[in-house]
Amino acid sequence: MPSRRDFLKQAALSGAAAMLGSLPQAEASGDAPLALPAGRTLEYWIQADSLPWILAPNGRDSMTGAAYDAAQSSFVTVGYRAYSENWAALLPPDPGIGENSGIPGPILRARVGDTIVIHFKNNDVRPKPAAHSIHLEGLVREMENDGFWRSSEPNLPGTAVYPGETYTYRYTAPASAAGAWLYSDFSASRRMKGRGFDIRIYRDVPVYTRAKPQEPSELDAPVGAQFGLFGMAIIDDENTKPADRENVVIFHDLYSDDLPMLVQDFDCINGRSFLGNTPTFQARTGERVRWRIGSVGRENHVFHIHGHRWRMNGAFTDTHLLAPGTTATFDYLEDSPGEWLYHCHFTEHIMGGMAGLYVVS
Ligand SMILES: [Cu+2]
Repeated sequence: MPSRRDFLKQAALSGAAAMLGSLPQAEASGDAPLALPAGRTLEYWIQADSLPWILAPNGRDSMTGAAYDAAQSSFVTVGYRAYSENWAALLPPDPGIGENSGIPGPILRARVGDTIVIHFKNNDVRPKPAAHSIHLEGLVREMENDGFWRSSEPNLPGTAVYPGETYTYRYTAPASAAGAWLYSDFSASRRMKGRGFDIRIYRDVPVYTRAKPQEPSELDAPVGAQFGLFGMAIIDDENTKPADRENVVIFHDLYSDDLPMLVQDFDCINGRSFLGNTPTFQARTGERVRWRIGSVGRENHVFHIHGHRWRMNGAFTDTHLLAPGTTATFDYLEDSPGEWLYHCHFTEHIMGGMAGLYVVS
């Protein structure tokens, strides 16, 4: 029996219109048929880079006035960055891929019907590097493109890409993929010592194994994602209205329990902590402003913007609850000039740095 990929390939070759008549309807996820007219093939060259990272580059929290010197808010992390073909040159910041500084990883964009090919290279050169992978939600893939490592089959291709190695992942975007999706490291570097797991060395790379199997463990968040190996994919379709601004926001936390090099916990937006350090977004009245928000880690967050409301799930609101691994998209016509706060509404999180500025002129 031909695989789904073979089927899509065949559909692309022989013309989607001819194939659609014989398609099983409402297959797999959602109501939309999986096969679509063949779109583009978009290639991304992505590297997991180890990087020095400063959570509060301005050295202070402009909400509370607290000071954070570089030693207090720096660590060596790992983030995804986009490169030109064959990982030849780091791509500059661009509205398409975003800042491309590492946290979050580059925005991956496609339209329904497109194929996304990710050429991934692990360039983790820390003294104790780890295997990494890419696990991208939302799109159609064969199992060998899922990037999900498990100890029962530790050598499945693409699930633990070791330092210096490469792997190519391939996905297609069915109609049900329209929207925003998260991607993250789901490799062998799972879980941390001290939470019921021990470290063993596998092919010179530390691997985390369960020490006391009978002990209830917390959610197995991938440790690479805890460091900053995550990003967002945005898939448009014919219903996606053009927007004048598109603000990508990922809420996440860094815990000193997990990352002992940190002097304290940090509540972060896109890899930065505290007002004045987190992204400042701009807009003008009359513009259509779109927010693509998501959350990674172990905490729930409540996204909120001062002075604004938007329609979501049939009702107007000014907050949105994000559980780990979820995203949301909403937009509005901007009509409220001012220097507004956007933030997580959990008290501990806003005080821990999860707040930013939204400036409307
Ligand atoms: Cu929060």
